[in-house]
Amino acid sequence: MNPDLIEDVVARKILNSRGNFTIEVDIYTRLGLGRVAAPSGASTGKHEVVAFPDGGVDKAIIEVEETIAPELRGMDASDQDEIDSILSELDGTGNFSNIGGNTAVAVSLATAKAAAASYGLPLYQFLGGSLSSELPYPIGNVIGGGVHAQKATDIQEFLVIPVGARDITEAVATNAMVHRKIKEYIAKKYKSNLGKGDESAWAPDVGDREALDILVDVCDNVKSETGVEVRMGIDIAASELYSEKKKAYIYKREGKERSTEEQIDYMVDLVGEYNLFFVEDPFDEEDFEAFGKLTSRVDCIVCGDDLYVTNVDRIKMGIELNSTNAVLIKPNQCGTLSGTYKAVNLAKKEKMTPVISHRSGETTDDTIAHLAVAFGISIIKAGTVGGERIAKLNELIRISEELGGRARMAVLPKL
Ligand code: 2PG
Ligand code: MG
Repeated sequence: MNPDLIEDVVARKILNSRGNFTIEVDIYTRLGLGRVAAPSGASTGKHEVVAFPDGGVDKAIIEVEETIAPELRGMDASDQDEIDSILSELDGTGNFSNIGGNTAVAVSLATAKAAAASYGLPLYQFLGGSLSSELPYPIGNVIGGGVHAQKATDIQEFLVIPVGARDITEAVATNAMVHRKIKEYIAKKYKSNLGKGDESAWAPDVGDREALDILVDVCDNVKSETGVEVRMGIDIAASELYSEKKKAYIYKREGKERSTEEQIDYMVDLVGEYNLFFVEDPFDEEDFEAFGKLTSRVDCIVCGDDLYVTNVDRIKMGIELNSTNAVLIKPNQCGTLSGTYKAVNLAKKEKMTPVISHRSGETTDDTIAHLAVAFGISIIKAGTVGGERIAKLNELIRISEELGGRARMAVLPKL
């Protein structure tokens, strides 16, 4: 009998980092257990699969027990494609609104983990093989606002990436140092209250440019102390700022409205002034053209998140229109591991940089750390501090230790 024969599928509700319930799934095989909990976004893309069915997490659990588990029992957990197809068929809508995209992704990823465990392998090695030995650079938000925090910046995330780090431990330590020093900097300069947003980034009462100015000073300071170069990025999450009625981006705090052309110019200015390494979702999720115009004018990573929602068909549209040079990858946006894998592969084939990402509502699940190494993804967006964020970062440290002398940092795009 196969070691990865699925014997049972169990679902429960557990808390996520926002204090809301989410679904966690256990897959028991003859010789293994795979456990995965699904994350949840706040700035979700319009074209993502539906996270939960009508009836929420409780209904999702009933779906697992009554619909999914009977189909999966007796199958081989390593039959990933087949299992993901069954999930799609059982749902039958094309967007997982019947069983829930979060239900699907938890089952799909837990299946892979169970298969790996059945063969006594860590997930990254089971999926990626023995040649998977590259660790991704962590990009993490250290200041944030938008829908992730109240009364803070208009732009959702101000990110840092330690491009000069020599190994994963130095990389995560550098980002954490930036986070710590920002606290001291803000406390001294602004004497403002030091709240945090959903992902543990600081949410001070400052404007977007001020946030970038803080980052410039702190990154310089960290470089002079550690020798590690740190570059900056932003996730505008611009669909949250865009008003369809006004055909403009509304920067509430700044008290400014920008037309699409003005938004393009603004982004070009910010990239130039602050030497930005990474810009995510600078435009509304339907505006593939504006993305393309920016990408042709700047020399940095331009990444689509809400634009692509980890969906192969939407990534193909972006390829046709030269919209971006990078694709954000969030497994729960598409609902399956095979869908995630296809999105990563397509991006790589087209020389676009895949960036694997957490969600704002997370658990201590560390699966994306394994996927990053398995799929050879050079950047992981997983925050900098906070229990549910360090769960991924610390797992990368463990993976690196396990790889021993073979471990090396991935190669970043030359910018
Ligand atoms: C994003 C994410 C994660 P959310 O916009 O990239 O930072 O936020 O999970 O709320 O979509
Ligand atoms: Mg985003």
